[in-house]
Amino acid sequence: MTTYSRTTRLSAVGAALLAAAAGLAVSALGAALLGAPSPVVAVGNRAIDLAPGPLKDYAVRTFGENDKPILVGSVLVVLVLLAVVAGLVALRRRTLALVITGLIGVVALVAGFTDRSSQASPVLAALPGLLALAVSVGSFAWMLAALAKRAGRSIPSPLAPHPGDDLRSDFDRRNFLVAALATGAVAGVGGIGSRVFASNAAAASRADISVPTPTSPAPAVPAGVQSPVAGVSPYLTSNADFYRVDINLAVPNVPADTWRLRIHGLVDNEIELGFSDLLAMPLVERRITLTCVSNEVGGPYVGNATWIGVRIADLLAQAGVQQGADAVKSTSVDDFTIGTPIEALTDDRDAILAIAMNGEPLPLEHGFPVRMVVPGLYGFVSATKWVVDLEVTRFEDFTAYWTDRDWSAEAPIKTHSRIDVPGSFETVKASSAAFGGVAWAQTTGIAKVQVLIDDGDWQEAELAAEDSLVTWRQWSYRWTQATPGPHKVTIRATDKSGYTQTSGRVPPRPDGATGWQSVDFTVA
Ligand SMILES: Nc1nc2c(c(=O)[nH]1)N[C@H]1C(S)=C(S)[C@@H](COP(=O)(O)O)O[C@H]1N2
Ligand SMILES: [Mo]
Repeated sequence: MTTYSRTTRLSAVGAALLAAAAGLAVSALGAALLGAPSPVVAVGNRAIDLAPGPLKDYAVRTFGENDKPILVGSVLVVLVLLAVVAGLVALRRRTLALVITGLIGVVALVAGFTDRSSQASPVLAALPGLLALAVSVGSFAWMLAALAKRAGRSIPSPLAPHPGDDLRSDFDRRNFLVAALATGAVAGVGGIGSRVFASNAAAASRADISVPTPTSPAPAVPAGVQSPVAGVSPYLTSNADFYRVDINLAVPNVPADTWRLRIHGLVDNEIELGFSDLLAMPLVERRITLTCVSNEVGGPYVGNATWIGVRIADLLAQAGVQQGADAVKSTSVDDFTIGTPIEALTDDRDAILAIAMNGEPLPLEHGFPVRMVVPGLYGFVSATKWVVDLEVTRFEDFTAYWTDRDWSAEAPIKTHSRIDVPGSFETVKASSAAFGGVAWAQTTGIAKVQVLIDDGDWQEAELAAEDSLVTWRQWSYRWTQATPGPHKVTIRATDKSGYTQTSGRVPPRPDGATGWQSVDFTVA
């Protein structure tokens, strides 16, 4: 068996990595030019879709928020590992190495073809994967050919009598360098080009929109809605701080002028409208507290914002809902679906198709140009972002994205309270010991918040002013008899129906967590 010098073996691995980088960069450039998802994003999206068992629960919580870079990173790590494997086997089994490289390209191609996260057609969305395949296999084959030229031949040349010369001449260095440099140049051009052309038509479209004056403005925010305790969440959550939960690795790119909404199904008149049609309808402005079902007790997935939009009830009245319909199946541009009871969309809670959030056009990641906002229902059964289709139907006739993954079809938000201050294991001064936070029971309203310090008795906290029944309500409690040492504070809310939060911990799946939140802290 022939042996290969270290240089040759390292060169083969380097060639595989270089080929992968070139494939990645060129396909990213192709994706940017075509308005298609890049293969890394498409593969990541498939990973989210196919995530098995407990990963599903994890995915809804984390891929929505700030862990998207982790998923992208994982895809890249797997790519690097496969490239290293291809490089290691390349000298003895060149075909196998090229097949591994090609299969990576095929996975990218299939992931692109099945991706709905952009408006590119399946064939167009598959092209970046095809580019990745062609560039990586082509450049790898070229470099391997140069490596193989003399590699493996035990050079019995009288002209190379020294072992050191063996290393040098054990492959066609010149040709290899040419191939490697060319591949590196392709990778560089692709990488820079993909940055330059990564235009986002939706961002440009958003910058062009000015938020119209609502026909029915929200009443002024009442005085005293903010808890006086320093460190409690701002009463209104800024767009930058608003939690984000969705299955989308890359934010869907939907310019307002290409946006169309279809309303169909069990209706008398099908409706199709564009963004300007929506703006021409009566616009209501409402403050509404949005909550995610995957929020754990005391968790961060809740926010309160001012929204402007068209009442969904108005649209459904125009369409004429037929007898027997009890649900609306809404679909976003990437085919993600949500089922919502018709009743919640047509009663007086003012469910809206929102176009603005806190005085700005919807941020891209919060559903630009149009999303649903429904008071009182968890986001996964109501708050469809990038919405493009409303089908009036019956719950028994369809399932939606999360109901297919063992979450409930109907999920009203559960009465909940949260301690913002003190933070976990914080040390506070006895003179200024105070607790504060938020509580919510959308459409019912908060009646009472109580705190329990250590093993004492429940004490009534002070409620901040109430804005409306569909917004959260803040609370505060000054602990005047604070004693130095470690302590625990526990919280519970009672809503206006008389229901008091129960102590037993229930996990988020299938229809929302319950339980009391406690915080351990120390008085100095
Ligand atoms: N298109 C789309 N809409 C979606 C989702 C999604 O994954 N895709 N997630 C839903 C969930 S689970 C929640 S809690 C809310 C979150 O909205 P936000 O990200 O604007 O806070 O959006 C909902 N709308
Ligand atoms: Mo959610």
